[in-house]
Amino acid sequence: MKKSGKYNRILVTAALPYTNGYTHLGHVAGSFLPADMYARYCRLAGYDIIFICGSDEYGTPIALAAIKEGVSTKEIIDKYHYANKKAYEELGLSFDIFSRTSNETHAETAQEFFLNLYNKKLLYQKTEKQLYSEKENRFLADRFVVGTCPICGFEEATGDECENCGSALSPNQLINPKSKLTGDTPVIKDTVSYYFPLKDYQAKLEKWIDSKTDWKPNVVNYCKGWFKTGLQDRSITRELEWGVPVPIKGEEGKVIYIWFEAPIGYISMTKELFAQKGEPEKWKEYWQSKDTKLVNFLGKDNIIFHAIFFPAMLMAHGDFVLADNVPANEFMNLEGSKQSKSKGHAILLKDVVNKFNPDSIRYAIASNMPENKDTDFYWVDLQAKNNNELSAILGNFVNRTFVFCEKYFEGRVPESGTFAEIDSNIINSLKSYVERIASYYENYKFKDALGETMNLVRDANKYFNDTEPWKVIKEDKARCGTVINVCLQLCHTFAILFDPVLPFTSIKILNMLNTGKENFSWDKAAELTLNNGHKLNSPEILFRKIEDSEIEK
Ligand code: B3M
Ligand code: ZN
Repeated sequence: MKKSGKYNRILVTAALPYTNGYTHLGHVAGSFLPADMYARYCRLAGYDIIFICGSDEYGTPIALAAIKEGVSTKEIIDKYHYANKKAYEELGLSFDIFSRTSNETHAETAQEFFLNLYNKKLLYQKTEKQLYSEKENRFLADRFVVGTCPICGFEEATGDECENCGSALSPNQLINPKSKLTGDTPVIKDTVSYYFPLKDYQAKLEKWIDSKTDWKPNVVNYCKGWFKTGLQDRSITRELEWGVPVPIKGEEGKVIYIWFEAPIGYISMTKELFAQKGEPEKWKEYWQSKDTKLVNFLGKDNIIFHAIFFPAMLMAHGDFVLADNVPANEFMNLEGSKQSKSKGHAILLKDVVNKFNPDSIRYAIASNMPENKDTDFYWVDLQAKNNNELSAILGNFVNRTFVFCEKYFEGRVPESGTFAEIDSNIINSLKSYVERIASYYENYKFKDALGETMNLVRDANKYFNDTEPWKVIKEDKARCGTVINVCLQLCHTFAILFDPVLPFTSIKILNMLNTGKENFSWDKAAELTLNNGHKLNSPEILFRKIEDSEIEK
């Protein structure tokens, strides 16, 4: 297997989506799609790579959804887990496993982790005042409370974070707290919580992040902001029914805080993956060797948990690798304002993935990915990208090549004669294109990777126009054959280079070329792999045009 710098294997994760609702395109842009593009690139490049994800099924977000919909938590997680999983498959997300934190393996793994820290006496207990709703007869954790953010004054902050300024909060920091459910003003009551000493890890975390020269500036700046304010110890238990029970005698009724337990899901799901493969010990290779490159993809609202809290937990435990990178994205808004499933202002993945070509959706999102700043999704943009780029540039090139070959060369790869300068120029440009695009993927620059791949197709169209095969066929069939041979070789190159973003199209092109995956790897992308005389399949249209009426709807 190929090495990635000092690493021998790559472990890719995408933030675990809560199963309290349907996934929207903001999630796709924030974590799933970049993670999938990276994972697909890594596979093509020949790395030993696994891609882990699954549903985040505990905690207040789920409990809240269950109460809202008037059903049990189990019904909620089943409903959304299966619906989301299906939509991800339809979008072509290539997880090696998409599991769920409600599985037994996860509870065991999270409890072991908790006990490891507890037994090392790293956790401490604190009796504290918590918000309690007398109307509901329960402590109000996290998202059960809304109120005003003490830092920026945003009036709809929840007890775990402020959506507006990104601060991590605890419920009793909120000014003017109210129960989200009943609007009831809670009272304050004593409860015992277990604390993780996050403060003690600040120096170590700062040193660790300082050593990261290739992290995105937005991620580093977020972290520096929190260091400046000073990290606070965090309570890691909750008075809640729905969660992983705290594994300590006498603490029945308490569960492990979701942001302590959920990231451990990456570990437990890796265990499940290899258990399914019949290699139950192999997860350790990925999590417990220093030569694993761990890359966590997520949206900016999760940075603190992945770049600070989870790494501190891993440092405290001591047996696991830390992330090599946390390439977080900003948000992708919808036609000008933030997508939010709770506010109903969002495009749900399940609703669009069947209406449009999933590759068109992937392409529209990827070419507008919020890598360094928030971006906006516009429906007309999806139409424009599909019609003016995918169909008019890529679809057109592949289609005209195949149609021409079928008409004049009986659908067989024509023999290539001596290359003219114009042929050699495009063939020789492939190597540097392929290297450049690879380096964009390696550095999490997905928009650039995509843009450069499309530039190559533009070059290919120019090549077709400049060589004028429709004229040459009348004068010099052999010369024309050489041109069409080159064009078909380029189609194979495109099948490889577009796989990270257009996986379905990539397979279609391979099928049309009537080749399997024998040369389907990054290092073959600049090579001419099709043999003279090789029989092709009939062309099919890669991208149908999206009509105005579909977009207006
Ligand atoms: N479920 C937040 C979210 O869906 C959270 C991520 C967990 S990653 C361990 O945005
Ligand atoms: Zn705020």
